[in-house]
Amino acid sequence: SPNKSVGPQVHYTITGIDAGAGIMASTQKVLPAYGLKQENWQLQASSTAAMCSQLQKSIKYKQPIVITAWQPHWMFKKYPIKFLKDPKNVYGKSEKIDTVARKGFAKENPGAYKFFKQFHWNSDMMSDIMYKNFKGENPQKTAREFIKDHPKQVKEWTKGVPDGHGKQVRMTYVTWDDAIASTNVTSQILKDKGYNVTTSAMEAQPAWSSIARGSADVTTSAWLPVTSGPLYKKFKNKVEIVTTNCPGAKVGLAVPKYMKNVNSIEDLRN
Ligand code: PBE
Repeated sequence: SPNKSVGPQVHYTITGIDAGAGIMASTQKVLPAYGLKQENWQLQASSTAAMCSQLQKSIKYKQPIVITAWQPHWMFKKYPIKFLKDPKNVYGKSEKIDTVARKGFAKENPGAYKFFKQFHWNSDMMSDIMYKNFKGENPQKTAREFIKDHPKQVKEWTKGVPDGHGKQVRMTYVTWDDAIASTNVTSQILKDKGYNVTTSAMEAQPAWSSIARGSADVTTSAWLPVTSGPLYKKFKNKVEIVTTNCPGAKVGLAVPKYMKNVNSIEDLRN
């Protein structure tokens, strides 16, 4: 109801995802920044799937809920939700998805490096793939379909990229939907070009440290400057930002659209 503040309605809880996610670290900063800490708001860790199923349940009964949200992701396609304004820019002003490689990768594998330097797509392309994967399609199959349906893009990305002749490329990623999509698309294209690509799913911290150590070459799913920022800062002397592969990403808190009086993170407090 419009007269009742949000806090008690949602038990002062923000429904989050896995603890290792950058969005969780950013949200821990949001609590004190917006005075939510004093009201004993808490961030509940779970997983993307568990968060979305709680969201689905809330929407079914038109109950209030506050979630951690990001784009590109299929949740904005599937659910009637809106981002809350973040006037203090705790989640960053303009987030993007970058490709990050170990130092030395460019020199040792210039062919594959060239491909990653040229790999640029957008939020719509990613969301389409993610939504198909969410509906149960096989991520390798959706990647292959995407490649078939986007010959112009694939041609640009592979322009001047030499045949791999079996040369190894070791990719790491965290099993978040965006990373599953970009890792499958890029690894498939490189395989078609004759590279021997391995893809290892890891937690965020080991994914970054294996690139920094040189036991992995590259990842296409670094959300910067803020979301993966703490990991980037930790390893920045040993990694290289190759390029931004997807501009216009966004990270924040979201609520169902029927929560008409809640439009900013500031509205959570009263
Ligand atoms: N995410 C999706 C991740 C990065 C990709 C926003 C949930 C995070 O670190 O928060």
